[in-house]
Amino acid sequence: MNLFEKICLSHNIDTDRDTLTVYPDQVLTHDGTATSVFLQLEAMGVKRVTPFTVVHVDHNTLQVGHRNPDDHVYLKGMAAKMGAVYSVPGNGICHQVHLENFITPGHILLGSDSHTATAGGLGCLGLGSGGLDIAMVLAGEPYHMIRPQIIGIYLEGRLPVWVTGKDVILHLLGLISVQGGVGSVLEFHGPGVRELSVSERATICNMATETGATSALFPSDERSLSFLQQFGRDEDYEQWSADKSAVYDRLIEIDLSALRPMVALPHSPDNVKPVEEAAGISVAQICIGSCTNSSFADLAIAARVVEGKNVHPDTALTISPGSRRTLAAITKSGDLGRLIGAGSRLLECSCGPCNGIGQAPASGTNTLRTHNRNFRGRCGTTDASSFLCSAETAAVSALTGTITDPREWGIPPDIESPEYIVDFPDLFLAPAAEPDSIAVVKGPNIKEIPRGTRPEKNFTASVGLKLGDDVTTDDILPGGATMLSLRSNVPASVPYLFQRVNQRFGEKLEQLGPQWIVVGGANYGQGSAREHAVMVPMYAGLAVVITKSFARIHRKNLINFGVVPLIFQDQGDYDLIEGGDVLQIERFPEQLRGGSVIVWNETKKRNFTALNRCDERETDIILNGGLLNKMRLKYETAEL
Ligand code: MIC
Ligand code: SF4
Repeated sequence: MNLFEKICLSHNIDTDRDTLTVYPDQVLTHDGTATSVFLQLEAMGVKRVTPFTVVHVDHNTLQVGHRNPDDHVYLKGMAAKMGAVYSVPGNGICHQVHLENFITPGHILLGSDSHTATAGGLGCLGLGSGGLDIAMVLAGEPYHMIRPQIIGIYLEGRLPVWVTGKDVILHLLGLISVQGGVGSVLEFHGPGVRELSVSERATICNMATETGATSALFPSDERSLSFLQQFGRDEDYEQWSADKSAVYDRLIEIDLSALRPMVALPHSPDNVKPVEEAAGISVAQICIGSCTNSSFADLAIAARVVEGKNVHPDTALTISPGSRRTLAAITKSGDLGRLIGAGSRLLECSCGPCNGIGQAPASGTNTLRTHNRNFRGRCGTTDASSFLCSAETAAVSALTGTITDPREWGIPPDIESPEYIVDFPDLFLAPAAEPDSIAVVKGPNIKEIPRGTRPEKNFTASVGLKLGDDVTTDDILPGGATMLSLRSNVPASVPYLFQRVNQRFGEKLEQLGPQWIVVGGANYGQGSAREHAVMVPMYAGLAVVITKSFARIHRKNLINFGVVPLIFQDQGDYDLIEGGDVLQIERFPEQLRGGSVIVWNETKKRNFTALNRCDERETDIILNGGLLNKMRLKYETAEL
């Protein structure tokens, strides 16, 4: 058996079925997505959460008005009342904090964030999902996932100096692209695994998300044990690995010793090149941090590289430690002093610049980041260009002000094992002993979650937008400080819809009528797990999306809110449709049940067929106008 099958077996998951029914051991959620999770639970009438759940506050820590702090107050109250652990702002980025404190080999973690796969660095199956799926699991329902293919990634050899886990995943992205992992779990195995630290494994699993993969897994071994020991968690260790004779649906071999430092060029994580080929490009800003590269090793190497020197005067270097514990460890090791002494800017332990929450670069400039996504505009400046690299490349480049091959620096400095303070007072607030005594406070920005509507019997609507391949959720509804502070307020988010792809979409919306359609290319909805990229357009009238293919989490989010995801049967029909065309579907619910839907293009006077690839359960959700409608009755009438 491969490791995925072993973890499934230990959780009684029948991997012979097309749809797997999963009861996760743990749930991770964060302030960007958790307010809607708790509002949904409230709407369903659920009173207590199950299983073990942590609400991290890491995205919306910028407090430029009442909205974010109001959300924190609401989340703190709901966590206490409903039985979840609350991780206070300043503790760090959910994936890093979870890795240090809660990830356990052999577990299944469900998270309302696309990078939940980071957990695979410790042999835990991390599954990213939309908030409503999380709400269901917190209510005691199972999580449903399409059975993935298992791509075995065989690692052999040893990384050359200055080449890191980040370069491994950038290399893999170059090989298989942002669509190459769709429908798959990437399972790393082979003798090369032991050459990678847990942090590097976590980085690789984190960015497996960028290949479109459902998740990624490394085995757990002695290195996992020493990682857990560093945090006083020896007891959580178990050895999990694939059998030697494990079978994979597909195999990719990577010789680590042949890899070089890599960089992803604008505006996609798979647009990669060896650093030497991008050398000399000037960078006005360098950011080290994010859930991809903010571990002790990342910050310590950066510190040793810049020690005693000055960051280039035309370049700003920002540092966002992944966690409060990591910040304490670099303080103890002297690395914080080294970084500050060289002129870097210390930011809070939070997502920060990764998602455009502060530190937007100047117009037209280049920014070099250790992050995982470099979609256009994600950094907060539409005409800036983002490049992605390792902490090593970032640090060396900070000295020169241009993208620089770290191998030019010389013999890499030695980094000793970090000394974490084991009894460190991380601020995790336990659920209240007397939940009834908690009065939850909802600030004025917190509005009800909108519900979907059932598909009309005879449906007519026009194509509001026709888009190309690889549309991201950032294109649909951007991240960034302004947008994230509206996560609890769907109506107020409407003006930001599709701004990255069409700045005049707001004006257009008024002419579109009560319902409209989006037509997309392949991999529609890649990127984040945010269900707001469905809730907001649904609230504004989006009823149907017809594409060549969907990204996994976005497709599920559409179904959850009753927006119909259809696929062109003949991909050539995509070319024969234009924005503004009026489409009609007769006997829509009946055709959806049948699996194939005849669409009449009234403008072009022609028919085409679109497929409903949803299974019976998913089709039922759509026909009910979304999961909230379907589940409300059940929980409102249940004895809890
Ligand atoms: C991201 O990296 O885009 C985010 C912000 O973490 C999202 C979650 C969100 O939009 O709240 C993700 O990756 O799922
Ligand atoms: Fe936060 Fe960036 Fe990681 Fe998303 S990718 S969780 S915004 S650090």
